[in-house]
Amino acid sequence: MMRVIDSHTGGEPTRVILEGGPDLGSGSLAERAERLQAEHADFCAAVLLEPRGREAMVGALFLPPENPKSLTAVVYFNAAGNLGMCGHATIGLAVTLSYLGRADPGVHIIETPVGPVQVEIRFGNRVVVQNVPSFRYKKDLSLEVPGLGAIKGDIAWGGNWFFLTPDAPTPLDLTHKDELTRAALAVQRHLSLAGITGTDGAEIDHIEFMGAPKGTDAHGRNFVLCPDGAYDRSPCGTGSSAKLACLAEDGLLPPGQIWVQESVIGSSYRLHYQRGVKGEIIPIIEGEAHVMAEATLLFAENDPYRTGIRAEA
Ligand code: PYC
Repeated sequence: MMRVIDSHTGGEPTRVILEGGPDLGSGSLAERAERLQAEHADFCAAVLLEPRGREAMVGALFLPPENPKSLTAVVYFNAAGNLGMCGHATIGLAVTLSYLGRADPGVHIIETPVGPVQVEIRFGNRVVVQNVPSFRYKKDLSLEVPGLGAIKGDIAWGGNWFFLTPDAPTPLDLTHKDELTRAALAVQRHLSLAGITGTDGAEIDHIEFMGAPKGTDAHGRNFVLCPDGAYDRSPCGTGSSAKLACLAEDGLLPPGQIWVQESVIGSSYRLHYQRGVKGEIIPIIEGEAHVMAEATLLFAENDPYRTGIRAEA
């Protein structure tokens, strides 16, 4: 039995596990996140895949914080494994904790495997996240992607690794989501086969197509493909952070200036960044989440799909 609360942030779902998650043992948060991926793949799939979950869902597993002053520690995961940070799930988690009466409006620290982030819980479901420092690693990388042709883009870190490119094969709208997904998968596969990585050989597992906004108050629109092969319904907090790092390093956005980022479904985040003490780019993401359901998941022994519907080997 597992107690969960579901929310969505700009359309992107988060499932917070309240009770019944696996014991990840001891060690750093990053080590425990790796253990979740290596030893508890059935748990991740059972919680997030159909029939209990749905495409694009991200799970949030609470752990006791290393610093007792933090609100909580958390490991985010999707059906493909764990995520370093997750912007939309951090907003969803903060709104869920507020809904449960476990977090007051105000400023809190949440520990993630890639570093602590700050959340400010405001009234009316709004949350402001101060993300981990973000940076661009490579600029104007030219790729020859089979089936897609020449595309150029940047590699950047925003709490996860991203390849960001303006060379989308179609307009960034929902009518083209299947073509965009196929194209992003082709880029993901090409990066992996070509051995193109982030720092320390890290896999670049998120692909971000960037384009012009549709809304009059927005500055950009994106389509982000996540490692589980699903597209992000929200503007992707870590992807938006990677985008801010590129804008900042190109001198196109000064600290403090607002950038409104639209997602492929039209939901939006208000973004800006600050410079840290060593000049690092610290993205600030403002968005809102809504709690949708409280549920107890059951996993009967005789249920053939208790660990989710998965592609057969
Ligand atoms: O909001 O950072 C994000 C995110 C990553 C994967 C899905 N959402």
